[in-house]
Amino acid sequence: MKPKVLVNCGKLNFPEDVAEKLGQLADVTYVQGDYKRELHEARAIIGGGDLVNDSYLNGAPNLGIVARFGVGYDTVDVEACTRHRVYACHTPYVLSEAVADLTWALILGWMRRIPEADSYTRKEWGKKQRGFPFGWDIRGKTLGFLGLGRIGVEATKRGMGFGVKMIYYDVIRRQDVETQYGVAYVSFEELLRTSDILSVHVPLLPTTKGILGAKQFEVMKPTALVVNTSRGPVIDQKALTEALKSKRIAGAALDVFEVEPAPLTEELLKLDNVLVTPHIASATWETRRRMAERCAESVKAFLEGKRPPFTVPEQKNVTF
Ligand code: 8YV
Repeated sequence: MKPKVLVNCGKLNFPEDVAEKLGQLADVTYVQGDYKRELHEARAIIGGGDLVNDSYLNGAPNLGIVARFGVGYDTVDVEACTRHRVYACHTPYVLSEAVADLTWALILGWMRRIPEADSYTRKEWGKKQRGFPFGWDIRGKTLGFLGLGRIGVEATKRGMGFGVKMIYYDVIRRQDVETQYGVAYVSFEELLRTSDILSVHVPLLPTTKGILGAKQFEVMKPTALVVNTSRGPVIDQKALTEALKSKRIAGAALDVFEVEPAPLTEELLKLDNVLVTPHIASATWETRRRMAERCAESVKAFLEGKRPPFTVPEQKNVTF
């Protein structure tokens, strides 16, 4: 009997032809909703968007690998996986460019008021002058990066042609990137104080949860724009909503939220100084396919008795 592999990120994300290839080695089943029964038999799961913790793993006695469909693995308790002798994999490298592209799309979209301009063109152009969607120059602005990992670096690369001054703060100093892409290291305080645009690129960790809250918005320029394509809980959403309502800061462009899907009643979604997208940073046909293939590669290697290639950094030296 072939080992059972579950896919819980849907056919749009994990195309059937990728599943078919894996089907040479395994019995691949797409699951959604409650899949406790299938999980009990499963040797591998692809997707892993659900909270993978001790209680999840207790219900999966045959599991050997969780291949998270994404680079962020804040939903996966890696320590628990290691204890249960389960490989935790993810999809690094393949989505950095798509996320950096969306970061810039959000910056440009907010600064040039693209959503309002679109609506104005369809409904009001030629009828009135009032409300003509003037935006702001990008050139000459200070663009601050909170976090300069793979995605942040791709975003700085794209910033080189825009005539912005780029600065960053991270717990890890990136001198190579500083010289290569002209981005200067500053303290967290200076980043907050001087950024015209502050773009968040840190992973969600206990140390980064709520890293931007009321105290931090207080220090920022009243003209500042906050951009987030990392994880919602990195920003205290209630404090952000207050800062935007009181015009403590000028705006936000957000792809991620504290709760997803963001409830349609959420106050933040009703503010007109906010540009929002539904967590689409990696959602291009090409990137999502590469992510699927990366997950499949990890699972395939595991099923062939090899160490999976894309384990998370905490399991770098672990072999089961
Ligand atoms: C999601 C992401 O994984 O890579 C990440 O960490 O946030 C995304 O690519 C994707 O939306 C599928 O859940």
